[in-house]
Amino acid sequence: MADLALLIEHTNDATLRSVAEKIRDGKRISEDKGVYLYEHAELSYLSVLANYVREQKNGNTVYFNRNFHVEPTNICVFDCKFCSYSRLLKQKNEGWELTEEEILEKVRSYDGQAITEVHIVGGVHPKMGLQYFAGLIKKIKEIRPDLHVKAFTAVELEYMCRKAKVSYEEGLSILKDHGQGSLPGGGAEIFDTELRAQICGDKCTTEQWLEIHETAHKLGMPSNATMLYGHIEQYKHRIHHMSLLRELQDRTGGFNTFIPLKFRNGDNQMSHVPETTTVEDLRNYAVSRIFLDNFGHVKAYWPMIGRKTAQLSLNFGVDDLDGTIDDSTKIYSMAGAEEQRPTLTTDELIAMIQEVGRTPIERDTLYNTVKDYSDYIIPSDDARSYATSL
Ligand code: V47
Ligand code: SF4
Repeated sequence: MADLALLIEHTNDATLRSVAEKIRDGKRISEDKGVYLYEHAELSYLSVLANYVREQKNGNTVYFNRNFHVEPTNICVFDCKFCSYSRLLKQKNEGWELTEEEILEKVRSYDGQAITEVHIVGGVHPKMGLQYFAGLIKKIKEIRPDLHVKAFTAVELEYMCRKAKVSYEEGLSILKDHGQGSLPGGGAEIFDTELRAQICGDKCTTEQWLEIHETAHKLGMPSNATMLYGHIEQYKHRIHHMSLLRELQDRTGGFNTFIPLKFRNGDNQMSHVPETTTVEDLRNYAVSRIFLDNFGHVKAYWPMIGRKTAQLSLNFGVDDLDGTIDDSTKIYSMAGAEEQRPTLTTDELIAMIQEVGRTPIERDTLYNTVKDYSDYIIPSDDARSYATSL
């Protein structure tokens, strides 16, 4: 609070001062002001504002969860230019397709472990349809009734519903009835129509992405939202993207968290596009936190950004680090991210959070507290020294 008051007192730029006053008064900032922040605010200025908003919403807490991913296949009928992970049907020998039994075996391998969420996303495979996935979810829930199933991006859902000739409402209801709890935020990329046509022109449109999430929210299935940034977009496109999310959130309140996804340029059709700097990543977290006033949480997905930047982001509006992951996703390692075998123990996550003076809370998918680690002393020297050696 004192920081914000000082900031307002010492800001000469009238526009920046008016933004800070709006934040202090709990008011929303306009799209123009969002772009202005990206273009004119220094990183330290953004840090104070984003920290203020984060603290108003989440106090001293930083959330994490215990989760693993299932990526049923990387065969994909679509051809997103930024994707390093997918293989077209004609390159099938370079791809993978897990059988149902292999997926269920993976779920069984967590027997006895206090994991709360499985995140299922993958390529869009023409043979893996709505009925197959509904049956798969049912079987997963039979093995682990307590496990929250967060599954399928709007891109996968649009294709599944189209092939099954059902409406989004019917498709999502079937998945919900079989045990799906929520939707991840992927597939949003960038909502600007022209840019979308250039980087992922053959998959679900902006309108379809938004409609699928709105339908899910109406059915009582919450979801996340992402934004792929740092490629060919400009600041105005990021703000437009977040503005559409903010409007939808006003209508439904169904988004749990916003996850900016940094474009990684390893081994894809956009490898010539340079990646953003860490300063730009932090700037983006901060503006997101300031602009999305109706989102409860902003997440730094550490397998994508790397654990060091994820830890830094906690001073730029982020209050959630996602989870333990257990080396179960390949999307970012294949795109050249630092984390080639992404796994963190709970002690390592706690160490990262404690080192910046925050309170680690293990959450479930819906941000209910699973365990409060306020008074926790990490027993293992390894995890403690891990944090300080970051
Ligand atoms: O939609 C693919 C992105 C997304 C690249 O909801 C890339 O909790 C950067 O959405 N560089 C899928 N990004 C992953 C996703 C996600 C991840 C973690 C948590 C949640 C959640 C959702 O990954 C895709 C696309 O935007 N992506 N390739 C790349 N080269
Ligand atoms: Fe397929 Fe998703 Fe990769 Fe696009 S981002 S090619 S939809 S796996």
